[in-house]
Amino acid sequence: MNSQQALVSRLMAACGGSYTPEIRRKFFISGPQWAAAYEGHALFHAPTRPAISFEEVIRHYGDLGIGHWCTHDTDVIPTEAIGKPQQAEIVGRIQAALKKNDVKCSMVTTETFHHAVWAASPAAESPEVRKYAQFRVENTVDIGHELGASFAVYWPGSLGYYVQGAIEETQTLRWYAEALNAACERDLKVAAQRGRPTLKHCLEAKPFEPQAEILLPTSDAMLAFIASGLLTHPEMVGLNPEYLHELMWGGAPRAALARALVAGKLFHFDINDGYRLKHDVDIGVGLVNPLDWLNVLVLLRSHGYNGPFNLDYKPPRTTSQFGVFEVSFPTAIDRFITLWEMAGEVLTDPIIKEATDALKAGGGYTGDPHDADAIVAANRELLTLHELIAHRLVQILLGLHRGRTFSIA
Ligand code: 3MF
Ligand code: MG
Ligand code: MG
Repeated sequence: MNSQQALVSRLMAACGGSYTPEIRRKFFISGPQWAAAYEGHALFHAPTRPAISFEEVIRHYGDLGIGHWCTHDTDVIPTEAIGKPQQAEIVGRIQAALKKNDVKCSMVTTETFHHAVWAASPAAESPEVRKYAQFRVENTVDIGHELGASFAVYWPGSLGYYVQGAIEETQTLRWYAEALNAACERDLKVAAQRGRPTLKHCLEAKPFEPQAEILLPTSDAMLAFIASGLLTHPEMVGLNPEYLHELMWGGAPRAALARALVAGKLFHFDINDGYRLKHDVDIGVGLVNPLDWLNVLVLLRSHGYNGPFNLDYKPPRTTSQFGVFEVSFPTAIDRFITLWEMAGEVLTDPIIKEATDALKAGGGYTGDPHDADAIVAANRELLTLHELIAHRLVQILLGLHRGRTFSIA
């Protein structure tokens, strides 16, 4: 094992291109407890890695230069201990671990999908389940303030069904809104008591999985829900889009992010990668769609997005526990930073700039403003710049703009 680990470390070093922990800490990158602690299990998969404590995860994040950590309530507190004295003891241990490793808690989230109590969703018919859901989100708000978090995320994974007709969708959505309203109201109270800003409450959509049909399957559905009139504090609620969740329904992540941006609702962003119209494989950022990722980051940089980039991915089952921190996390962060820097290059690239300016200036046509054919003719050569810009983006991605060439035999 030692020689295998030495081989992995030697090849990692040979790869080069890594950033120092100090540079990594300059970015608002967060590492979820559940990503590092993922044991490789799934419906058809037995675990491939052992369990790991939050102390270990936070220590590794600190060493790697991941400056922020986030968690579900039940990643760290057993369900039966939620709201009990054991919770305060665990939260105290988390605070100590964060302090020791100079890591901040950025976000807390309530697990409302795994436990049997959520089988009929957190907005189930049973008033006891809904009351319990309200207790859980309120309790997470408390934990968030205790840990100094700024964001609360809600992935209502089980808000849906397998068989249609048993639930009435409008009623379920109203009940779900009641849980969010309880969280926001609790937040207003606790924030005032503690003299802290309120949390940013972020809805996260996924089009399918774990339910067959989901009531709020996309970020756009969630924007409509926020604006539906069902929320008592819509101004406190925004989105946590996840890159792959948009690809899963066949959407363009960059376009989904743009819709959130124009609504002023892009609060938080889960970063990862994967394949269109497939299940939630949660691959590390940039391993599948680096060009699309470059374009996403160009959009976010140009709009001054300053929220977290949350590494919500799963180290592959083939990666060992050693590999999770030796290879998986550092390479994910460094691909992200590289793509972020490249996005900066795109924004200042003189060719892209001149082409974009020329497109925006238009053809300079001054004739009859209602003559469609004349307008087409006046712009005819300019529109070729779309393809030229796309080519230039690929050049920047591949380093060809800096003179990288390939010899042909
Ligand atoms: C599921 C997810 C979730 C959410 C998390 C945050 C396990 O596909 O992406 O991660 O991000 O529950 O609320
Ligand atoms: Mg996510
Ligand atoms: Mg996912």
